[in-house]
Amino acid sequence: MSETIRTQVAIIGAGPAGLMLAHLLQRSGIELVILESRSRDYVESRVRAGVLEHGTSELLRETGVGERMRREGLVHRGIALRFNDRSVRIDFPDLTDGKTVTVYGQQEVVKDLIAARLATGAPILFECAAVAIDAGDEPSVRYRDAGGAEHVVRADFIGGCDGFHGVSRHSIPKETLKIFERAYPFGWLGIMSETPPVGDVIYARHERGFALASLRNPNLSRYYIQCGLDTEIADWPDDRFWDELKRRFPDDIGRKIVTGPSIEKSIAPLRSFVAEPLRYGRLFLAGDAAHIVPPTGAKGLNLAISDVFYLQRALAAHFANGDDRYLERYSDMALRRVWAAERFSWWLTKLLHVFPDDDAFETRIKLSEFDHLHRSKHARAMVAEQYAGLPFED
Ligand code: FAS
Ligand code: PHB
Repeated sequence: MSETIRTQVAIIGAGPAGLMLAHLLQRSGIELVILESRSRDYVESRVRAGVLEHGTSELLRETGVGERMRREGLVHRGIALRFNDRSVRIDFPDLTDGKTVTVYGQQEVVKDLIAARLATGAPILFECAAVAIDAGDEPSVRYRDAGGAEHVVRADFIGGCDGFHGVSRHSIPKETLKIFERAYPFGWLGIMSETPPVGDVIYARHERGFALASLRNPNLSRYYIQCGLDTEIADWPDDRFWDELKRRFPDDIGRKIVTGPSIEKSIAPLRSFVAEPLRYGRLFLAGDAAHIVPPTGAKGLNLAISDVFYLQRALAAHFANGDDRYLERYSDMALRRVWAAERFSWWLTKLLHVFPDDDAFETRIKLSEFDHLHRSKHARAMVAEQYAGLPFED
């Protein structure tokens, strides 16, 4: 039986963007409905990002959903960049007046936000997929529930937080959107293993390709290697992955890598993508629905959070006193941060990965970039301030 729900904000998607937007709006006393096409188990088990910027962890803490992150998250004071015999340490507190990052899996953030919402008695409509959006003066979202029945949510505004493949961006007329895109000629093959991590988050450039050592906790390691776009997981049994990973790190790191059976293995393509503007009528895009960054700069999840910080502030001002200045500025303000993250992620991806057209000149240029980072505290500060996270705009 079809039903119609009336609310103030309809949110499509229960990933980090949608869940954080719901959490912030609910704290402002704004009524909302959140639609998620997948099940709770599926959403909570998706392995993705791992590094929270300073601003992201502060926002989680300040809004009452940071307690488990405080207990279980790992505060990291820097990252290491390795290029054969060259090593550069980016020390965040020294270079950013005290900022750090927190290593805490995206799926843990998602679990904490879901638990917080459900603890208030407010629902999340899981297995309810939005199928059509009207972003006009009478906004509505038509959705299909697990049984196939269709329903409608009528709202004052719509938060399009449904990721890169969602319906929100695709419901904006093509002639309205400007798309900016780079597809990289490689992907990341990632592995999770219940082994003690090397310790730091270490990025390595090697002639065979990029490698990254990361972690989730003292007994859960996360590693990635650059791989071809035609890579099949079936061709990468654990032993082959571990051998290749060790070959790409300098010996002092390689010999610290503790191998073990993988508990998760996946391939992610790398892409830079931005759709402008982030607003169409009463539909506001946030997170991967609007932009994608290569994971090299650990920005994807953090951009989703900064988008919805701006969007919640704008919606709260509208509902509290009819002040629409932040709503009118939302797209431009969020895009300034998006493009800063796009540029940083593109720059770090270019520096650390082997591109098919990397000739001897290009390799010398990248080597010189490393040497500049090694010599110049100012150059390292440029990396630190962007990796640890730029401040939110007022
Ligand atoms: P999400 O895609 O997370 O969430 C969108 C939600 O909307 C999903 O739950 C989806 O099921 C739902 N949805 C879609 N269509 C819908 C519809 N029609 N109706 C209702 N719901 C719908 N970032 C990093 O910083 N570091 C990383 O290492 C990293 N690794 C990644 C690996 C992979 C394989 C992928 C795909 C991304 C990775 N990212 C990484 C980026 C990732 O973390 C995203 O930036 C982050 O998930 C963005 O969050 P959302 O915008 O909420 O989008
Ligand atoms: C991760 O731990 O998953 C991770 C860390 C740093 C990145 C990307 C992913 O740049």
